[in-house]
Amino acid sequence: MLVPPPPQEKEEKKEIKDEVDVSFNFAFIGAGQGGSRVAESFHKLGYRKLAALNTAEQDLNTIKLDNKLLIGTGGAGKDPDEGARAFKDRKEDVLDFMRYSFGDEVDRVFVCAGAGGGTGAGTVCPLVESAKEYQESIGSNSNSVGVILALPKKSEGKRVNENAHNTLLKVWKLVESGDVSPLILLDNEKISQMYPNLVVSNFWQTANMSMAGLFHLFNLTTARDSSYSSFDSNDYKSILDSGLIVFGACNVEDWKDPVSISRAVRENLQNNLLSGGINIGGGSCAAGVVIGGKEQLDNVPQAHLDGAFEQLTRMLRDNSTVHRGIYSGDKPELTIFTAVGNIPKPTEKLEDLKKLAGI
Ligand SMILES: Nc1nc2c(ncn2[C@@H]2O[C@H](COP(=O)(O)OP(=O)(O)OP(=O)(O)O)[C@@H](O)[C@H]2O)c(=O)[nH]1
Ligand SMILES: [Mg+2]
Repeated sequence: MLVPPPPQEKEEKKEIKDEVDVSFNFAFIGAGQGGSRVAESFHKLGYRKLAALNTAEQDLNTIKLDNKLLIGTGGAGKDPDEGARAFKDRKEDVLDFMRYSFGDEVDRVFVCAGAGGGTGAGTVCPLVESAKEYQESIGSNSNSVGVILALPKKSEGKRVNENAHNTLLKVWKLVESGDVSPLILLDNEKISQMYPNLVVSNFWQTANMSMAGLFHLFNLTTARDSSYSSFDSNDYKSILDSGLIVFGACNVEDWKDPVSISRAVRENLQNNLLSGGINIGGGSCAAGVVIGGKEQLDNVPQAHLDGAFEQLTRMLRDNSTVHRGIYSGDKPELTIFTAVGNIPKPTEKLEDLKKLAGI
């Protein structure tokens, strides 16, 4: 007589739920102090698949996240080789740490790091490799890992700018191989020019929240229905898969004026981006999301919005794809958000960093 096999134990999936209703399950791991603070800003927005890692215990203590891993001791002293060494000894632990911190329901991991230091700069590429392994192990539907890389202010000196140059170059190789996408640059120099009066104690917080807020907006709106026109999660995925991407936002004060909306899109791409020294015009896919209050959406002619989306198309490479979304918002204003992808190698930024590094 055949004995029936014992019932198979169903493998329990561990799911950690975000406290926001968004399109994609993103997880964030911050490396080094800047990277950890960037990850922390996503926690403030309601994301819950978060982790931070550092070589300095005292810096890790300042991070308000539950999942923290100390590798090495006493910091990497702005030496990326030191950061990389500390990581090598703990590679297996890092993979377990990701599983524990993120659970099994993740679409894409984002590695966050400051490119100019030692820990973040030295661990960002090995972390991408580990995150890829983690994504494969849980059967995520993404072949690439996201990177959010903070670039230094000019005033941070030669060593930091040299680290940033070398790190950006290494990460770019991973963009070219398809292992990294999207790459989001958080350019502290550009942000300091955009907000010249920011006090020191608010600078990082403002820089991190500006980027995280824009990132979040796209993940949020693509999960929402729109009675006007919508930008869905597949459209957003195509942007996430398009290498170097950049976000911008602009309030259209003079929304009754027919050309002001197009002008806002133009200015958005010229002045309001969180990264400098990159060639937006070389981008070939984009999303334009308009969020308007009731009065604005009841009065702005569709043709004016179409004009603005066409403006966005004209500013990119020929035959570019521009996804359009129009949503109603709570505030009595009209705001345009843009995301541009497939941006070519940031050669101008790399040159600037090289000059500042004296190499
Ligand atoms: N946007 C942003 N950038 C930051 C922040 N903190 C630091 N940075 C940038 O990141 C770079 C690296 O600094 P840290 O993150 O302190 O360095 P680390 O990775 O901890 O490396 P070590 O301290 O050398 O071990 C700095 O040069 C800054 O440009 C932050 O909160 N936000
Ligand atoms: Mg540090």
